[in-house]
Amino acid sequence: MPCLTRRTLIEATAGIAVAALAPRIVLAQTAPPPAGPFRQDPLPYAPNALEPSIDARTMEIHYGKHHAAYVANLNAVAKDNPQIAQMPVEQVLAKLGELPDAIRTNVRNNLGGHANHSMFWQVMGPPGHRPEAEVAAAIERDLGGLEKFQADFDAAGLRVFGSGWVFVTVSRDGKLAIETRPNQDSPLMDGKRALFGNDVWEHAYYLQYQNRRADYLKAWWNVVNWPKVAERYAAAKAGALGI
Ligand code: MN3
Repeated sequence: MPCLTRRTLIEATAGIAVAALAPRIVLAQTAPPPAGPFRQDPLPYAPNALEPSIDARTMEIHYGKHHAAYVANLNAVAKDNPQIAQMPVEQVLAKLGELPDAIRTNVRNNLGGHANHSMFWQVMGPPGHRPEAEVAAAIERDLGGLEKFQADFDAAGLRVFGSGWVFVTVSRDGKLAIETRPNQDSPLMDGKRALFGNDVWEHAYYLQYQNRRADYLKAWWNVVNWPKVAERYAAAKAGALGI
């Protein structure tokens, strides 16, 4: 039988009262030290920085639980399969066929998830940007201009059945294309590069948007970090873009 003295009861009750009264503090999130070679980069802004387009709670769970779980799973696999951490992520994903059967699906899902989310946090940020000149010109040339491109990207994201991603891929000569992938698959698995992309798994939007994926896709454009996209575009053309 639990032994609750009057004093511990008062202390416990006081603790609950203090916790209830404390303001909700939103801090930039830093991942705990990893138990293996894979780690999450810190989220480059506070979880509430993308509001009202993406709410802080979604960001906290998405970064701190979903992405963290992919990384924890990878570190578990890496204990007995250190080779998955001995090449850059994009190279491992481009050579999944060379992995042992026993770990291939696990690495596909979790390393794909790690790569996709690492890209995703980077290409978002507080609102207030427009596509920079070179990227805007490429969108005009390859995707019919910003308005048509955004409509086509959102339509492609809406057509992903179940969980997956919608990406803009970029070739070495700077050509852009809209491509979707199921689950945590990535264009990196086909030796391609993702300029940026949007996560259309329900975990990315369900708390705020419930079933309204179209509304989420539309609102997401407010938080695209176009200066970062421009950096990634330059890196892709220099052959230096990784995940
Ligand atoms: Mn996700």
